[in-house]
Amino acid sequence: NPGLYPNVAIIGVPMDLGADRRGVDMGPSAIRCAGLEKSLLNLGYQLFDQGDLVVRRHAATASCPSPQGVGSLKYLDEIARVNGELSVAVDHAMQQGMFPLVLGGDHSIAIGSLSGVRQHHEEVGVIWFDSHGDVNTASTSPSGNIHGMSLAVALGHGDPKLTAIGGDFPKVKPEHVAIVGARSLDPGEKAYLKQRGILVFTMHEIDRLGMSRVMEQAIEQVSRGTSGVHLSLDLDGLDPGYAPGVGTPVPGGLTARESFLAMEMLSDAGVLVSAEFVEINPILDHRNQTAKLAVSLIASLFGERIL
Ligand code: Z70
Ligand code: MN
Ligand code: MN
Ligand code: MN
Repeated sequence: NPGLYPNVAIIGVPMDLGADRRGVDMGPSAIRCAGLEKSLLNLGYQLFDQGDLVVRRHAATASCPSPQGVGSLKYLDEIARVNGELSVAVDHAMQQGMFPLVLGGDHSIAIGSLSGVRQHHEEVGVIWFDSHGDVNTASTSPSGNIHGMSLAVALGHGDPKLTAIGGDFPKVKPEHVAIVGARSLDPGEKAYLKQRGILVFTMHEIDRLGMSRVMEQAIEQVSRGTSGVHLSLDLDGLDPGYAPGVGTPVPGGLTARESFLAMEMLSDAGVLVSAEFVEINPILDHRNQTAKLAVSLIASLFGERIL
């Protein structure tokens, strides 16, 4: 008896051009290998695995480790092209009444996911589960990596090649966003978030309030005035002790228990229309444990319960 839409479209996006470290392109394989299909079938869902989108490997990233890209928007053209395709794939899945489950890939793919969801929901709520804010623009980014800019792009700020994907308008409004798990924000991001009054539950609030109250408030915020909520889950929101296989591990993160609770509460709220799980880096992982944890979190999100 599935809690979400009974039909799930799985869309893999082996994208690693948005980050400096290679390896997150193997995320979709790692998540499939960790038993995603079996887990969702057991919960009673019908799966429509669309396979992976094609990401053209840039010559500069063909070696590993690769020389770092250059510029303030590294690999902009290919990232824009793939996100355009992802937007269409998510749009098509939703058109067919399916729940899009997007497997990353680095977090730059949230641009395409949110653009796709926006074609079906005029007002989209977003839970951004991440140690980072990903609200840099080319002028504030310390790295030029687009995975640190994707939420800003969804809010309408960034290069037009990215903000125009799926229509030249913001895909999300600041008051419909809640960030959960933040503990690494660049100076420009802090200013951006404060200026727009975006609701951010840093580790400080999570420690003080507890995840239960944090998720109550986060869900309330992103549900008010929206017709559907998208979960964008960056595995680096979890503590590296639980999720070592991520592109950018940041200490002092969420426990597995807090993360499972967040998934269960989001699932119980009945507002979710799409989700993505990003930034798994199998090269840095141990025996695929981070992808296995992702599959367990997905199972909780899709209604699996202890009893
Ligand atoms: C930094 C930047 C980032 C993920 C790292 C890091 C961004 N704020 N995002 N890993 N998922 O370069 O913009
Ligand atoms: Mn991120
Ligand atoms: Mn992150
Ligand atoms: Mn509103």
